[in-house]
Amino acid sequence: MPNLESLRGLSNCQAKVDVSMRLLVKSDHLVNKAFGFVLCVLACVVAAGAAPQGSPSVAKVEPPSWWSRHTINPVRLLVRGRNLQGARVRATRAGTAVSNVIINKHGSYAFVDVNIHSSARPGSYPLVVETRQGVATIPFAIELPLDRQRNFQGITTNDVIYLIMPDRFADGDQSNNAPPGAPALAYDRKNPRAYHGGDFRGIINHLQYFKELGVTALWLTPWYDNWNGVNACDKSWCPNTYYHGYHAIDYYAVEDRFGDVATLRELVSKGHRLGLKVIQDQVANHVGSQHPWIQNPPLADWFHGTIERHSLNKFQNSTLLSPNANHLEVRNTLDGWFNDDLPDMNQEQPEVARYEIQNALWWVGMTGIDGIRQDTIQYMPRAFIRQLSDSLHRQYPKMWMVGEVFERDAAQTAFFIGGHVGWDGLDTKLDSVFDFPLWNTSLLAFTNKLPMRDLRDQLKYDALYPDASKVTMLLNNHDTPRFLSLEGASIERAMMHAAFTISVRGIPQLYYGEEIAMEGKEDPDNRRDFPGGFPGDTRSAFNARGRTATEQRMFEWTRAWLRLRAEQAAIRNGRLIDLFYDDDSYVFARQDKSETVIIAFNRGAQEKKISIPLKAISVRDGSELVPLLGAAGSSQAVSGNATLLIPPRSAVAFEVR
Ligand SMILES: [Ca+2]
Ligand SMILES: [Ca+2]
Ligand SMILES: [Ca+2]
Repeated sequence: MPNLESLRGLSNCQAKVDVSMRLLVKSDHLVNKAFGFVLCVLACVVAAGAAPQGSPSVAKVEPPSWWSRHTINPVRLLVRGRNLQGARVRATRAGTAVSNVIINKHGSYAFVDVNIHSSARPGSYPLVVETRQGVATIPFAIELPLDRQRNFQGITTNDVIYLIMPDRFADGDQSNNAPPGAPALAYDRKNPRAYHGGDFRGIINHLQYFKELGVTALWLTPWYDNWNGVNACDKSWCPNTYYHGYHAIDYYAVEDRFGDVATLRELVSKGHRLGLKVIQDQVANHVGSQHPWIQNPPLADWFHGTIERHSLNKFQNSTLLSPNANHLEVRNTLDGWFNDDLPDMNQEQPEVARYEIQNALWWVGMTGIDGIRQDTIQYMPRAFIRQLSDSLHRQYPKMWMVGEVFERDAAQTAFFIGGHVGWDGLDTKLDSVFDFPLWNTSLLAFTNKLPMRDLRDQLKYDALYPDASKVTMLLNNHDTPRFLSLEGASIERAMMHAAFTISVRGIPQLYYGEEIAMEGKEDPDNRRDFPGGFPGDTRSAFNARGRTATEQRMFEWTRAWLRLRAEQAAIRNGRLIDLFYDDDSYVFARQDKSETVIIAFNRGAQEKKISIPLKAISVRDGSELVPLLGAAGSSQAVSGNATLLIPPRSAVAFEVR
């Protein structure tokens, strides 16, 4: 059934054909009249069939809102719609002005600069998009900024991060477990690749648990809206869903199974009130293949390739570090898709870079978060990382971003952290990187696969970092087997690995469930539900009564080391100084101007007596080494040394007094 627009198209067409007929009439009246009639019918049928220009419509505006007096002004909107060819866009209220409008080839997107006057008050500021065929509204709002004193605080060595996969932590709202249109199969707690129902409300309900444990910042895996459907195939990993959140279909929406923006804001503000910061997991490198951009990209070079035609990342990551790499290998690593299901964004297209930077800032401004974890950061151009870091710091000076450079080579992780210029002339300005190299050595040393001295040997590469205290030292994460499922693991070894992670330099990052000695092999087994977080759970590990003896032992141990870190400024901010290392033990000091703490590890089966060169850290004879944690007795500095007794398979801490 033709709508008004296609009828308008017909009348236009009629006029054009009339002109061509008049031209034809001059030669042979009858023949031309017949020919003209055929031409008219053909042209009008084509016009009506293709309907190239109906009235404009708007389906999506990104970002939907912004702020006045923001460091990004004008803000650039990406408007998705139909029939936008030839559109003019104008503001409807004083305080906003429109410029630099670009419409894509298909008329399906408009890029629009909106300048926001510094005096503009929060509220609705719709724009109007107008073509000859009609008018449509672009909804847009100016937000009230959140309080800078309470929000956007950044992460420092005074923090301890706790990584949560929201779907697997706690289900606080069963009403969101079956969103409209989602297949029943998508929610199935028996399928490790289906949704399990965890959400923001579940996290809000357990904020006290984090306080009790002693962490100070929550990192949530991505909360962008993901596809609600279920992937089917004949492989062992099907049916599967995007419960983990890494396949965004909307960079400006919250996953409907987790909650909404209001609940997220509630989580952040309630967390802040308790002294808990929040870190968002952002994924600028790629989106999910169900994103509307895949069928209808804003620009031809929005992605690296198309769903039908793209290269796959061969993960030759070291080519990103090497000045000698050939450009084809580098391009593949930057532009190749992480897998066929994750279209790779082209940040060298300035509109893409602009879009992603605004998106990062929008989430910070809307929610009040304190930090960002940036997924697969090395697969984006370093110039873009710098641009993103600069933009975050310009608006929020304390804002902190940690990048996932999943490498066991410290030269590579150090290359990506900010604070120094690489051989390419670039300083990424990136605040932190995860210390995968040291984490890897710790796993191997505490499962007896490497001598303990290798911890010291790995730490010597701190020389590569402009400031090694800025790295984020992970205990584990959602992409790696849990410690207790590693070959050679035991509860004592897990405890030493935890103590090392918490007491070594850098910002510690825990992974939910490790504090209760959870097991789990490769993904998704390492993402089991937290006991007590889900309806029908028979026990709750959120409180001591519900924990097994082993769980309680690990919890108390983790809590004790976190408390020690909170109490001893030297552990948080002091220098790390090697004191002793051999096959089975490693002893180091953490020392600042006023405090010296000695941390010692003995993985051997026997108690170990070690002489520590206290003179090397300027400790005077007569000083006492007072046990803080794990050790039985104190010892004294005599002739520049002290003798420590370290129990078997354990970690201890002393304070020098
Ligand atoms: Ca739920
Ligand atoms: Ca969803
Ligand atoms: Ca990429």
